[in-house]
Amino acid sequence: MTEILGILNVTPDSFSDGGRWEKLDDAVRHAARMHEAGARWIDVGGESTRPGAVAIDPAEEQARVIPVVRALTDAGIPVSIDTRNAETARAAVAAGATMINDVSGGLYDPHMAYAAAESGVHFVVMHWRGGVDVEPSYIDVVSEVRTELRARVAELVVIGVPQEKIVIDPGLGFAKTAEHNWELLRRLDELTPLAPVLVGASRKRFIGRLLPANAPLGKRDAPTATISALAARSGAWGVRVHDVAATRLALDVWEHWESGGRVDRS
Ligand code: PMM
Repeated sequence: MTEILGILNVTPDSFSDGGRWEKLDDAVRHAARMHEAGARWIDVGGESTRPGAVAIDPAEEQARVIPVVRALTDAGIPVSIDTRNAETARAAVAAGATMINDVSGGLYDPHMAYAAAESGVHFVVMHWRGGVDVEPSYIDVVSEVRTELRARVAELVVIGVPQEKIVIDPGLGFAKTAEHNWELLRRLDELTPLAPVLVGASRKRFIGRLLPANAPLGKRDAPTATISALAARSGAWGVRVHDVAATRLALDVWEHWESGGRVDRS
């Protein structure tokens, strides 16, 4: 079964849901709804990675995310922490997070790989060439992403991150054009032999390009759910999405399709 990570951005400036979940109660309620709708983890992030966003101080980041991580853990909801900062990852794991999701794959903060190794929790290693503002330049995006992720995973294993805890992610939209994103999705099966693959397409700009100009962000949820089903078909381990219910339905369609309706939920 394909895993779902439900996105909970507790940032004032994140591009799609920024500012909505700043109040702790609201954040917990929204996370509980995503969990009930089928999210295996709630991916809590306190730093926006949108184009032009400025890096925040890890102390400010922790002030945003740690109370949320603690509240969700207390409510029995599994938490993934979306951070590039080792200190924040450590604090989140101490507060109950069972997954670290680092968009830099441990390259931004040299202490991150050690934090992941010491914590022993799942570690999402996203392909990263310095963030969304970096000019994309590839000859063959899929083989370059594959080669760079393979090298990164090998380095992390040497540092002590358990191989079986590593999840890789092609990093859609991070130093990638829309064409690069689609090519990575088209050839996703070239990444799946390396490690379990997480896909983060939800509401991204390249999906917006399928819609009329100025369409509201929520209109990107149906094409996102379609991508989730097709990613599952290509062997993805999981998807990171805003609209968990729509994605759960799309994945249900794929699972029924695959099994001829004999889906075993036991
Ligand atoms: N994208 C964003 C943030 N975190 N993490 C992973 N693993 N993969 C992604 O593609 C990814 C991520 C940016 O999108 P957001 O503002 O919706 O969180």
